[in-house]
Amino acid sequence: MGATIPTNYVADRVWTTQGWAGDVRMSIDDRGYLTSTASGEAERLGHWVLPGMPNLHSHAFQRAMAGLAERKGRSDDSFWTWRETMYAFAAAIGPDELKAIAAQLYVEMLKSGYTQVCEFHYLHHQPDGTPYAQPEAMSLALIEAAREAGITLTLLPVLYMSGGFDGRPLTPRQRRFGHDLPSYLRLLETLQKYENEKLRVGIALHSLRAVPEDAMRNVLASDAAKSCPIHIHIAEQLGEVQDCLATRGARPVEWLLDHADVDARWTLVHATHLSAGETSRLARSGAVAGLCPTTEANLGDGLFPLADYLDAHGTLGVGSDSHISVSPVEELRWLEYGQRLSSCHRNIAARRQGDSVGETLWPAALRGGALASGLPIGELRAGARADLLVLDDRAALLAARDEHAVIDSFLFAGNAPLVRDVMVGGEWVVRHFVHRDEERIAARYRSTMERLAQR
Ligand code: NGQ
Ligand code: ZN
Repeated sequence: MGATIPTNYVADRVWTTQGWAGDVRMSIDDRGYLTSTASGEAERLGHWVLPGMPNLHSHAFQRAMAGLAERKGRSDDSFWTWRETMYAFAAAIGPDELKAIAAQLYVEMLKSGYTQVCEFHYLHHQPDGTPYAQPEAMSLALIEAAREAGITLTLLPVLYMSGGFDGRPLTPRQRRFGHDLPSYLRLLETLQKYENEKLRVGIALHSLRAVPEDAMRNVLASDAAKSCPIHIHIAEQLGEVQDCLATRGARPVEWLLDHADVDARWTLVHATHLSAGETSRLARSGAVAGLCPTTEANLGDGLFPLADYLDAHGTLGVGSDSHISVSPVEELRWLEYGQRLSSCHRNIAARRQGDSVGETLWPAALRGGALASGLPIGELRAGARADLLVLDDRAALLAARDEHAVIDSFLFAGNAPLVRDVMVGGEWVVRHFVHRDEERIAARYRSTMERLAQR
């Protein structure tokens, strides 16, 4: 597939920044970008065509432990006890395992409507902390998995230097995450050489607790950081807010906004615990709030102040993070439902009378996700990448739905997959619900998991 791409398509309805447009013709060049429309024969795409959703936050290996941390432990379970389970699981993952898990995950992402993924990658070294013979081996496993699945990757190698705000050293299990500054910059430089149409490299600081202030300043001043996306985990847990207040005299988001030039190149992942002042400052900065509602619910993180943030015109996107769920519609649905449950009201993301929740959140997440990815995606217009979804117009759920109800139906009620076909960079990767290489990738995933289970 992919060698003979028909260049002209026509769709009954295409989602644009102005809403649904009718009878749209699209032409795609041989690099997989949309061009201004040419005349001539055109293949019919389907009835409802949407831009594919960017997934702005992923730790691919965690997909393989989904469902393995839902049993009560000895003490009060929390984010921190989950993290111990996750670290123990991570210790069994090397390059082959990572490739098998990530490829399976990326196939599932594509089938649910994600066409791009930002991989926040920190499993760099061997389990005992020794670098692999090829120091970028784990990164290459992710690059290869994305290529096999046909998803676009923004690879974010993570800088991780200390085990807490007090600068304590990494624990034995964290050692494989760690770099000193020169070796981190070398990794970035090496990975940037692999960049192509479907691979962008950016920077990730694991968190304020894992990156000391002077290291942060040096990375941000490096040549490698000149123009790429920058991601950071921030203010996910209350304990982290308290530690930051105690050691740095400010709340995490406040501190970051005071100490770095945070702008639209930045993605602040989670940003759950915000004061009113931080909410409006973050919105004004133009940075993306990287929300991961199903993981945040699963880990007991708390609720993002969505209404205030939207009223302040803040930018947001979604990620599947730990992959307890792999579905953009479920992320957006739970983003809204969390707000409804805590406020005892409805239609929170829709800020003006007549607005739809789905038609607010889906485009918001397209825009924020595209910014976070550092790629020309999230919109179907000339010059953008041809990354698109065709919904199943024969699905019972969509019967007699007019265009004002399609996205809300997809988002709130689309549990049986409504994504029928998926194109990434002009190539079909999913057709009629089937991914082009799903059987082989799933078979390898199963044997990998069986091997891991026997260890
Ligand atoms: C992570 N995940 O890096 O995988 C983190 C847990 C940490 C989430 N925060 C580890 N959801 O934050 O130290
Ligand atoms: Zn994360």
